[in-house]
Amino acid sequence: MWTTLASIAAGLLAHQASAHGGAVNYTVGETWYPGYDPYGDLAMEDAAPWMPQRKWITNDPIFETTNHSLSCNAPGDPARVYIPISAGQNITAVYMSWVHTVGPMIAWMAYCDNETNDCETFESETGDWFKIGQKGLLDGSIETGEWFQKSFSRWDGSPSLWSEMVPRGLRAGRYLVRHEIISLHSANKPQFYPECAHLEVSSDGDEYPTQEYMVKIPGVWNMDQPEINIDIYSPDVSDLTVYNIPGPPVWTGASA
Ligand SMILES: [Cu+2]
Repeated sequence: MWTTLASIAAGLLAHQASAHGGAVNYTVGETWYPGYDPYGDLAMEDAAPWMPQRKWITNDPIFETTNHSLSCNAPGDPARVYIPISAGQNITAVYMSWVHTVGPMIAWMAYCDNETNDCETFESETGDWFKIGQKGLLDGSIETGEWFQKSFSRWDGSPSLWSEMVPRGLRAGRYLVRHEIISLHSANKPQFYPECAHLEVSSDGDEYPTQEYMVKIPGVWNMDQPEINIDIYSPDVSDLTVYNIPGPPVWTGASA
C-alpha cells in the first residue's frame, strides 16, 4: 500500500522542471508515507485512502506573512489517515530536488484541539503551534555560508531528508505536523514553503508545552521581523555569522 522507493524515485524527475519544492513524503523508521505530489495525479491522490498529508497543489512559495495558506499550504484539505509515531521517534520530511540555499527550516506541531481530537475536522489556523525542531546557519556567513537548507539537499535529485524528533514526553494524541522552509535569497521578499501532515502520537508521557511556546500561523511571522524581512546582500547583514531563527523557542519537553 505504501509506494515503494523505486516508484518514489521515478516520480522525482517530474519535480526537476520546477524551481521550487516541498515535502512530498515522510518516513518514520523504515516506513515511507507518500504525500501529495502537486504535479502528480491529483485525482488519484485525492481519492487515496492512505493519504497522510494535507493537500497542496503548487510548489510555488507563499510570500505574504498574513496569507491564510501559510498554515498548511493551499488548499490545505485534511488528510485521510494519520502517520503513527511514538513520542521520541523522528519524523523525517522528504524533499525532492530542493534548490534554495539560504534561510531557516522549522518543524512545528499542533494538537488537533476539538472535541474528538480529530485532525480531519480541525482548522489549522486555530491551532496552537509549537516548534519541535529547527535548522539554520551551520557555518560561515549569512550570504555565502552553509545553511542546513543547502546542506540537506541532494542536488542529484535523490531524496533530501530532514528529521526532527517528536518530543519524548509529549502526551499522546492526534496532531498536525508542519514542515516549513523559509527561503531568504530574494532581498526583503521571504518565501515560505509549508506542508502539513496528520500524526497519531503514542506516548507514555503527559507533557504539553505552555503558552510561551505557542503561536498562531499565520500570525507568527511579520515584515517587522528583521530575520524575516531581510536583505542578505546588504553590507551590514551579509557577513554576519549568526542568524537567530525567529519565533518561539523550540519545545523539547522536560524529558528531552
Ligand atoms: Cu523556489
